[in-house]
Amino acid sequence: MAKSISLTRYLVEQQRVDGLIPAQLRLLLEVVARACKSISHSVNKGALGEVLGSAGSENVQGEIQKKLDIIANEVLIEANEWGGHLAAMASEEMDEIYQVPNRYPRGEYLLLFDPLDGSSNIDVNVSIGTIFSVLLKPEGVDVLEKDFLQAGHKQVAAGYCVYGPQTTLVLTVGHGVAMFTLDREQGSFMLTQEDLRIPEDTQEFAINMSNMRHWDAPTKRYIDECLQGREGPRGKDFNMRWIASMVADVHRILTRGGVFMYPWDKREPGKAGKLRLMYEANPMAWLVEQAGGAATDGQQRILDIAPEQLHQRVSVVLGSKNEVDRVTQYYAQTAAK
Ligand code: AHM
Ligand code: MG
Repeated sequence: MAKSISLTRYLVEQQRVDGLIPAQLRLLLEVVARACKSISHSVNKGALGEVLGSAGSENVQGEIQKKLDIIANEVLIEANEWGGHLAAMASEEMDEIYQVPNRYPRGEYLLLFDPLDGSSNIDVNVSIGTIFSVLLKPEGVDVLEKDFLQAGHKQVAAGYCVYGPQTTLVLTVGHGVAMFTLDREQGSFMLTQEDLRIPEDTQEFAINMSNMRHWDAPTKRYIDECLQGREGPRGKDFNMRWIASMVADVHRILTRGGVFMYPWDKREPGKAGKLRLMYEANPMAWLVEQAGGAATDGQQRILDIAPEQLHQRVSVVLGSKNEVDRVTQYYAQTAAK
């Protein structure tokens, strides 16, 4: 009989047997997983837990916060602040970084998260998730915002938890991608797939088509060619999915391939895109690369972007390698003209 492996055992083996992660990072990831379990319970309760609807406040990006955005943010902070493994945290829902209070010991890691991604899906009972990224704190006693501004290739762990028909945690520490499903009877995340691989080719794309008239030429060209199907230059039909939860869209791509795009568009030309680099694009880009896919902003590898601001936005193209390469080539050809 196949042995069943809990997240705890998986992480202990990564630390002890394979020496891939230090003990402090293992503890940190366990705490993040515990927080995700708690968020999953709140999500499941829905209206019965009085967690649906707006909180009546706005975040730093000017977006209306939902009650669950705030609950998930608090759960992550409370779970992580006292363990001694973290120096500070940053979140989509907080303007400033959150220093671990002086009453607790401080560790060497920085944790960034989007506590509840896909907020527009909360009240309509569609999949949502938590995205997280872990960095090492640079030398120094106090943590400043600039300490968080590290390129994505410096991440030491990244993952997400999707709250869908199943609650699933997907994780990388830089040695492939592993998937864990929450066993509610045992209260544990159990390893359900190791070494996830994204097929290099796909016939499925994910983009919010309602923005088509606002796109720039390379994105228009790529999607237009997909839509022409078998009769067009691609010579094959494409399918489309758009969940409006990046977590759920990326989860599908890690499971069966596909390409996900949230490009810059003309609605707000001063913004590089909708999604945030530090706690959305970077962790997802690393997971996708670890699974054999690719992730760019149309011009360059997302993981190589030098961040300038904690909440900066970025254009995102990620998923099956050959499709991402094609989109990136279309951007390069336009730039060369
Ligand atoms: P959020 O972090 O405020 O929930 O916003 C991010 C989400 C992504 O999960 C998703 O891909 C995108 O916004 C959907 O945007 P749109 O509603 O414009 O299609
Ligand atoms: Mg988000």
